[in-house]
Amino acid sequence: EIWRFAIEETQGSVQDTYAKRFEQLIEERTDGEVDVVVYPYGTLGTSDHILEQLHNGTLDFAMSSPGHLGKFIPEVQVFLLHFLMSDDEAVNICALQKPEVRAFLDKLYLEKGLHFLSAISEGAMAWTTREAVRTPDDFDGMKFRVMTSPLLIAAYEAYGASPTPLPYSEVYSALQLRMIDGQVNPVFAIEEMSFYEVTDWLIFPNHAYFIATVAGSPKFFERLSPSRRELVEHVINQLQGEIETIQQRFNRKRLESIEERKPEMNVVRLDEAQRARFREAAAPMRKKFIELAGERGQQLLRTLRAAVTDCAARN
Ligand code: 6CS
Repeated sequence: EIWRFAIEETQGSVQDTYAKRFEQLIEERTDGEVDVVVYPYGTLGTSDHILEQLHNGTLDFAMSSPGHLGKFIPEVQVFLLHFLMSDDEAVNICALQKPEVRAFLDKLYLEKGLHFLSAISEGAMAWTTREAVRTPDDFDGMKFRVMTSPLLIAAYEAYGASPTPLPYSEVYSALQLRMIDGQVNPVFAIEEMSFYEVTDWLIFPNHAYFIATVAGSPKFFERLSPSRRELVEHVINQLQGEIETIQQRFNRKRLESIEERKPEMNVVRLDEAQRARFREAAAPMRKKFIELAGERGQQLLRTLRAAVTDCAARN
């Protein structure tokens, strides 16, 4: 029996590590009856193509990040909001696992023909640009690549940039050809996709995390026996903890690798006063989110915010 799992990142990435570990655990625990095949980014098309294949049941599992999925499920764009999550990543990881957050996502995904399994953090988002960005004014007129969910366009417009939505696979050449002047992603991705080669500044605004979700095909889950279903849930649960340690290590190590390979890269961490200006400038993003995601979006935002507050109090 073959289980097909597509990821939105290349080999050696956080998502690849997740999927390979899933493969290993499932194969071990089904005594070779199940063969998990992992499709890395590029083999099945862009995030949108992968989503389509999961939706029509050609795929059984896929990584689907809100940065692209938000076009189909507007509410998941809550994970794209700037200055919403805690500055403490452990708090966010706790919030993503809260039963009330998960239950909300279960429902939203199912309505759109998807089976929600897990939401994971792949680390803090960082900007790589050709020119320094320390205040929203520095974004003025900058052609800046964002993922394809509409909320991201609104976000960088609010900062004064000229946002360009593109699939992941087109970012490197767009930077090289100067069709864009910058982009945003976690450090491990900036390293493995070589975005640092074609930009000069690596800026940590600490404004958001890259959240990905793991989803399944509802048809596949309906066919699964109760014991297999339990096994999948168990493995997903186990990976939720494991992957956060892994991504934190990847992000740390690959920053070192960028600094080694390109010592002239300017690495900047925005201070609190600078971040405050971005937080202020990001205000229209909340309004836009409600406009796009409606009453249910607002409810999910409240649920997520309560989960973050609760997790912060416990930490
Ligand atoms: O920027 C993107 O489009 C992609 N970034 C990462 C880190 N993973 C998948 C996503 O599609």
